[in-house]
Amino acid sequence: MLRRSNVRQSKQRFNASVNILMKVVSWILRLLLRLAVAITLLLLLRWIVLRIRRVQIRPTPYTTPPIGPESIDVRRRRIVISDLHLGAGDRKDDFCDDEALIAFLDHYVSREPTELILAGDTFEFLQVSLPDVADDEWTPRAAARRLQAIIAAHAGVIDALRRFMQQEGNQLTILIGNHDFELHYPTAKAVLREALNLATDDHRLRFGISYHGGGVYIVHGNQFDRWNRFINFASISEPFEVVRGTQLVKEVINELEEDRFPLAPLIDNIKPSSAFFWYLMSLQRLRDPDARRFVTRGIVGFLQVTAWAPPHHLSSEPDEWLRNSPLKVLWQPIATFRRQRVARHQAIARQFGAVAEAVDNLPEVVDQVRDEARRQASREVSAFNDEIAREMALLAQQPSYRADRLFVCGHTHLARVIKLDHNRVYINTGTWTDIVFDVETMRRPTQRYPFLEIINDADGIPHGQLLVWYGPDQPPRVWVEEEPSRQRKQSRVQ
Ligand SMILES: [Mn+2]
Repeated sequence: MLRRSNVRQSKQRFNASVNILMKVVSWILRLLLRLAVAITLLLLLRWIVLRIRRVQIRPTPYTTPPIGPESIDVRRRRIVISDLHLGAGDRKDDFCDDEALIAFLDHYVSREPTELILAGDTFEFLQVSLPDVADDEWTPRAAARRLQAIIAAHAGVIDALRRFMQQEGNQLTILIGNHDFELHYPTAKAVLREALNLATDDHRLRFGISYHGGGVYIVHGNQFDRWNRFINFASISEPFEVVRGTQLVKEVINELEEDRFPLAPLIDNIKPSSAFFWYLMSLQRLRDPDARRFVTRGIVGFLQVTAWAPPHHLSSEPDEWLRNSPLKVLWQPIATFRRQRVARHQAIARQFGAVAEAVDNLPEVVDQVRDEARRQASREVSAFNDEIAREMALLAQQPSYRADRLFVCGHTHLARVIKLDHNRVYINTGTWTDIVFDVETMRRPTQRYPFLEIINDADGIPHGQLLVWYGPDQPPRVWVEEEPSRQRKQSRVQ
């Protein structure tokens, strides 16, 4: 009797625990289901918002024309360099080789009548922070102030350019890139003219969005890159067009570069911008609290930038229609809320960073994630560079480019020479900023100062050669394809 009741009791207990277990399982399942529904709804909502929210972009008169064959003189030697990224001389400034550039201009470029073509991202407007200019101010005044700060920080380079302009027969052509898009503003153009002692109507300095003639086609190259492609690249738009890449630099990278983490100032080296996420994940020493804080801040910032539509309509003033409408009262609070968006995002990223710093005992899987992220970053970098080469090759096939021999751009910071067919070639002029191929080994390019020299033969056919400047004491050498990075070798073996 007693035993039977014991059995019954334990049976009951067993049933009870099965019941509890079932309840827990069904509770977890319900929670997961709700989570899935919530995420789906959020994604749907985001999709609807992006569909409905159509921002109309209107071109303004602040424009820069393309440079065409009628204004290209092929008798002169042409020299092309790109992506100098001259900044305001602070921690965010990536150009630290004024001496090399000055020597190059004085001893090589000025040696004979030359057209010097700066093929975009010459000035790093996006990383200039000034006490009297708001970070999201896109106006003629802001553009002029930022360029003044850059000119003051690199006075020696500007002096050398002025000396170049003083010589008979020289021409300076500046193409617009995504980091110096603000050169479209006439105020910015005027600041540079004044610094170079040139009158407003002096055609020896000219600006362009592209350069096409005499068998050569040159653009900066950002229009081939979906993160930095402008809907209207030919002029400033109203509202100002803030492309994803610009947003990432201004809202995430600039703040990260001020971080005390030693690798912080190198963070804007990463091309393409979409590889930023994988690059952060692949950073060494995730087990180090400082690195963990930094990486987490970057990733949270990156996710916030990609989650929403680009903030094109960050206009600092209400437009005509709104000014005359009773809805005007709503504008101020909404504008203030929007203006504080970046500060809120940065605060969230900092908080996440602080939490990550405090986490202890990271599981083994972190190392695997890091290795996979490293491979993914390297895949994205190769895909990006190949994509731009492919776009150039497609362009070269179009009828209006049939007669051209040289297809040139910068933007990727990776110098390259790729044959398109037997007599046409794609050349990327790389960068003069301090770049690191691989943070793990801190390997830097040995050919630091690449430039393209174009000389026309007696038949008017242009011959371009990518060369490397090694200082005034030795002649430039022909650029050679460097050893593939350790990273690439690894991914090839696998
Ligand atoms: Mn660029």
